[in-house]
Amino acid sequence: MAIQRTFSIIKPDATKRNLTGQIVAKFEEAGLRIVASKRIQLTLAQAQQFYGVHSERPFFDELCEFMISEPIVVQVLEGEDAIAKNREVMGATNPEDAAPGTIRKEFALSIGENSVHGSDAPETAAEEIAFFFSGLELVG
Ligand code: DAT
Ligand code: MG
Repeated sequence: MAIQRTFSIIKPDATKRNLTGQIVAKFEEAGLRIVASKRIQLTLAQAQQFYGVHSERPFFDELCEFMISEPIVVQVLEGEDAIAKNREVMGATNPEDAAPGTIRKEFALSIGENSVHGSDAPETAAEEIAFFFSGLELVG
């Protein structure tokens, strides 16, 4: 597997509880390198666009309101097989199903307030990185 880049969000439940550093440490321990990082607060329109794929789901409004409720940290992670590796470090969407040691097992509050987002495929990783970062901001 080649070196890949993936997109990550440290979500409002985690920034609010001052867990940014502990979550970044999990990425770094897994061999993922932070090649871009910024703290921002999304507008509702941005959250709705970012999560557009879920617009028909019953939890869409709740998800978007949650994502704008506090600042978030958006990052690009780089490493061997980074997309799958990040999903592994994150753990299952529902923290009750997440494996021990994963970010969601250790920090998530619920299926909605689950501390992190991570891209699920190379195409979505490329789209999500481009949504938040310009090429100049990616420092490998
Ligand atoms: P993931 O974030 O693991 O990729 P997803 O893409 O299926 O999960 O869903 C995106 C986010 O939407 C997820 O992180 C939290 C929220 N979500 C998913 N299923 C939910 C549900 N049943 N109830 C409330 N929020 C949910
Ligand atoms: Mg997803």
